[in-house]
Formats: sequence, structure tokens, C-alpha cells
Amino acid sequence: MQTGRNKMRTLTKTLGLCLVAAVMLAGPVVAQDYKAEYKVSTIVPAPFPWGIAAERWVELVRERTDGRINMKIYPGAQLVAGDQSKEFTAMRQGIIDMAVGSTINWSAQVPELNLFSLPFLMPDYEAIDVLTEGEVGKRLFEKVEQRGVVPLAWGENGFRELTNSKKPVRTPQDLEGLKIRVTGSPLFQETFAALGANPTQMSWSDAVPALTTGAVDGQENPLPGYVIAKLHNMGQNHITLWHYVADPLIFAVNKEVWESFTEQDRKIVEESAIEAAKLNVELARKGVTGDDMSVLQKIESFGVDVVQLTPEEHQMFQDATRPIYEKWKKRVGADLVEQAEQDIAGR
Ligand code: X2X
Repeated sequence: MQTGRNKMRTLTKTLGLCLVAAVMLAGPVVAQDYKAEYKVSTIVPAPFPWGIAAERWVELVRERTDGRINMKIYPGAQLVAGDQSKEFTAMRQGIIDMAVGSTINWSAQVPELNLFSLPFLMPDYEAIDVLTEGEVGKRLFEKVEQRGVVPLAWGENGFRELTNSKKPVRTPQDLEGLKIRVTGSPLFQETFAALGANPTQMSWSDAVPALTTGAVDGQENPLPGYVIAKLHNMGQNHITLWHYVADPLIFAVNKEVWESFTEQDRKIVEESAIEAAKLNVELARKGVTGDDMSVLQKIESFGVDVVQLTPEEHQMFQDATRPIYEKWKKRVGADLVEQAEQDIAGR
């Protein structure tokens, strides 16, 4: 017969064995809280540089975590029914686990991100780099983090050039009355209104049919995307290279998801994002910079009329949008914009 004490010992032993068995069945302890799939939101898919970079992020993380972190891309802002302006909120709420998102689309929730959309703040690629890689980039990441999303790396959509189906645009007068699709914050509406255009706000998923049917006359997006989306087949036969704004992309993770990862896995997710973002910037600039202007040449080969502005014409656009710049400088934070202006001047 077992004494009470012996019985207790046997029971404890049995419970202990059960626990060990349970842990073994459940697999490695670290993976217990992990989701079977992490949803990654993007607006455009591969072969846009944006989509290719998101794919690279997913691959690198899968490889380096031996599949512990399984990310899946949902392009077309489909996790928010196509409404790209809701992407940030959905990520904060956990409907989206991760995203490669444009500063334009997140600017409603993180107003400081409007900095990149201040007309003619950044004259060239070095200006973008000096911001994203410097103090301004750091401060903006703090603003993103304060709003509940963990930013990891800066990617790039690119300089947004103006296209339309009606006529060459060389001066603000030429924009008079043209119906231009814009996205993002009211800053875009105000910029185009100041230029005499008739701006209309819509998501990319609505913009494509609107351009196809001619419901809108024009839009603004980076040149690599123009070719991939085949905008020349949608009547967009006039392009004005005006470099008025550029949108960086941010690789980011929902906060709770981030906190659920082990330190080792966080490191992998972050380093992979940095690597994928580097590829993103390279691809976004390929064919539109330096010795390689192949994207622009391709566009010209379609018979598209490409307007290069004279310095005087360029200045006219800057002058016409200056009041909007000043107004939004205050909204973004005068201090932050001054830092950006200084860094750009000193680049
Ligand atoms: O909607 C756009 O124009 C796009 C795809 O460039 C963004 O998401 C900002």
C-alpha cells in the first residue's frame, strides 16, 4: 500500500512527465505564440519595386527563421478593401501584421510623414537619402512608433512625375482645369488646387479604372510604376518631369506582433527588412538615374511626350505652391521641416 506521501510523489512525477510530453508535442517553446501566418500589406505587387522588395523581405525571414515566421503578402490594399488610407490604422489594430507602406498613405495617422509631400522640398535623390538616413528619418520613426507601429527600414516608391492624357504641361497654366487623381492627405488636393488643376482624391484601385475610362485626365506616380502599370495604354501620353515630391516606403510591424517575437527573431526580421529596403531603393532608381535612363527611354519609345522643364518653368511650379508649403510646414512641425531644410542644404 502507498502512503499518502508516496502517492503524492507518484502524482507529482506523473504530472511532470505529462508536462514534458505536452511541451514536446507542442514543438519548440519559442514558436508557441507565433501565428501560422503573418499578413503583410502592400499597395502594388511585384514586378513593381515595392512588391519585389516585400517578397524579398518575406523570403529572407522565412529562410533565416527556418519557417518559424511565415509571412504572406496581400497586395492591392486588399486587407482594407482597397482603401490604402486605412492601412496604418489596420496595422495598429492588428488586422494587418506587417506592411511595406507609403508615407503618403500613412500621413493621415502620422501627420509628420507629410514632410515628404511638401512640394519641392527634395530636389534630388541625395536629398531623400539625407532625410531618411539622418536625424529626420530617426525622428519620423519615433513618431510612427508613438502611434503603435514598429518601423524597421526605409524603402522607396520614388519621385512622382505628372502624367495626363490631354496636353504637354510646362507651366501651372497648362494644368488649368485638368482633372488629376491624387491620394493621401489634403496637402495633395491643396497643392493641385494651387496649380489651377481640378484634383480628385481616390485610391490606386479606383484610379486604374478612372484612368482607363478617362474619368480623370491625369495622375502622379514614379516612372517605373508608369511602365509596369502600362499607363501609356490608358491614354497617359504626356509626362512632365518635375520631381515635385517623392514617397519613401516604410517596412513596419504591428507592435504586439513585434513583442511576441524572441529577440533573435526580431533581429532577423529587422535585418531582413533593411536588406529588402536596400533592394527596394536600388530598383526604384533603376532606369531613372545616372547613366541608366532605360525606363525613361522605354517610355519615350512608346511615343509618349516627355516634358523636361527649364529652370524658369520649374520655378513657376515652386512659386505657385509655396503658400501650401508654408501652411503645411506648420502642420508637419516647423522644427522638423527646418531640420530637413538644413540637412538638404548641407548635403
Ligand atoms: O496610390 C498611389 O499613387 C501609390 C500606389 O503610389 C501609393 O500607394 C502612394
